[in-house]
Amino acid sequence: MPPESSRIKLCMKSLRTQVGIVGAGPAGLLLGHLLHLQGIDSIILEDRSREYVIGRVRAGVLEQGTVDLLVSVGLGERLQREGMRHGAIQLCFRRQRHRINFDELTSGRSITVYGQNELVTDLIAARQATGLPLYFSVRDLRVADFDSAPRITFQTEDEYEIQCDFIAGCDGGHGVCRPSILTRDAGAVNVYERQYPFAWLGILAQAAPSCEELVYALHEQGFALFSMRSPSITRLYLQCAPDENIENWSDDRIWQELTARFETTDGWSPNRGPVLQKGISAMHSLVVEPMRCGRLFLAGDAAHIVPATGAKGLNLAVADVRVLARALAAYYREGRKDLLDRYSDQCLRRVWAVQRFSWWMTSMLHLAPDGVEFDYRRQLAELDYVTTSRAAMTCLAENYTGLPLEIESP
Ligand code: FAS
Ligand code: PHB
Repeated sequence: MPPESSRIKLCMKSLRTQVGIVGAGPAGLLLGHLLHLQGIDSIILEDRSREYVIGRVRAGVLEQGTVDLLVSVGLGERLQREGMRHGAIQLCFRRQRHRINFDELTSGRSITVYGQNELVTDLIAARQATGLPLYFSVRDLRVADFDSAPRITFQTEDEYEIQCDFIAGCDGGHGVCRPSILTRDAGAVNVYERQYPFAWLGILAQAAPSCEELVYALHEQGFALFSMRSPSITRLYLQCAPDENIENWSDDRIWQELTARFETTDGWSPNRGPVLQKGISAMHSLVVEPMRCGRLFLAGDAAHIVPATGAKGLNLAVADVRVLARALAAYYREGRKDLLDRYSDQCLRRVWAVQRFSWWMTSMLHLAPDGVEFDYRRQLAELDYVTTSRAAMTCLAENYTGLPLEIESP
């Protein structure tokens, strides 16, 4: 049997591009688009089918900066038509809701509620309109030689090898790019992690949202979040045990628990309706430093994970690829390497600022499983402060609508 390398070469199809992008989530697809606008070639590889990627229910909140970027690169048409602009969120505790008015506190900054799967649908359509390569359902994808002459091998009906100048690891929290760096040189990166002792049970319900703003609730039975996807679809989450089994949660039990946790003195509660989708997602913080190894650049969930309480995961992925696209454009246009060399430090400043905010929101709004009464009363006092102090409200509003994009370049 001929040695491994020569046998593969025999039947492998060779492709060449400037940037090989692993993962067709928001990070990979948006990076492909930004590079295309700069005349830079890329190939995007995704191991799931197109239907799976588009059907995946994840984030739903876009920061001001994310919306501004998407609009500025020609991806805002449907977002501006169907997205729901929110100028505030509400915090609910002791059975009362309190508004955090972004419009007033941040002179007009806001968030837009627009399902991640809708954004991914727009990004895939934009990619296909360019005619640039986007492979779905690839198998056995591997990255190699990313410190000198990056290569990506993968299989579809055929076997392929891509030679490229750079690899963008946009393959999320369970991809191959981060582990490939750790395998090649565990000392090359540091991984900082925190697990939270709870998870989120999330549902999509065919029910008109009964409130025009998101409601974050702390209740003696745990956290709950009221969100939405459209004028007819409500998105709801409740705190559950990290090892919870979704089979234990009938739709009735979920509605009972949600109604209890959202009980308010003004009688508001979420509308009920058929549950279209339900699932449990872990609460986890993770940061990889540096976000680069040679010519392999990590972006999005491949480099960092935040608990969803701050609604930051998707927005952080967008912020990363904005910095990476600019650095790659400077490299190809002017031969500059300085922005590539600063990529990791630039992004990590935002990553840690967002980690801090997401940890703070998570700690303030979730019941600690050990149920120490002192902590619950301290959380109520914190919520009381955050909803009465203008300084505290402004701090929350500034972080929630999105820290200024300039934070990356001190
Ligand atoms: P993604 O995970 O979106 O995309 C990575 C892509 O790479 C995927 O399509 C994956 O299939 C592909 N891939 C993986 N391995 C591969 C391989 N070997 N070869 C090729 N392709 C590969 N954020 C919020 O703000 N609010 C939320 O409510 C929220 N809910 C979430 C629920 C869940 C279950 C998860 C996992 C995340 C959630 N997030 C939420 C965070 C989420 O929005 C992420 O931050 C966002 O998807 C990050 O985008 P990407 O970095 O592009 O990663
Ligand atoms: C959502 O709408 O899915 C959502 C909103 C706010 C969060 C997390 C998720 O903090």
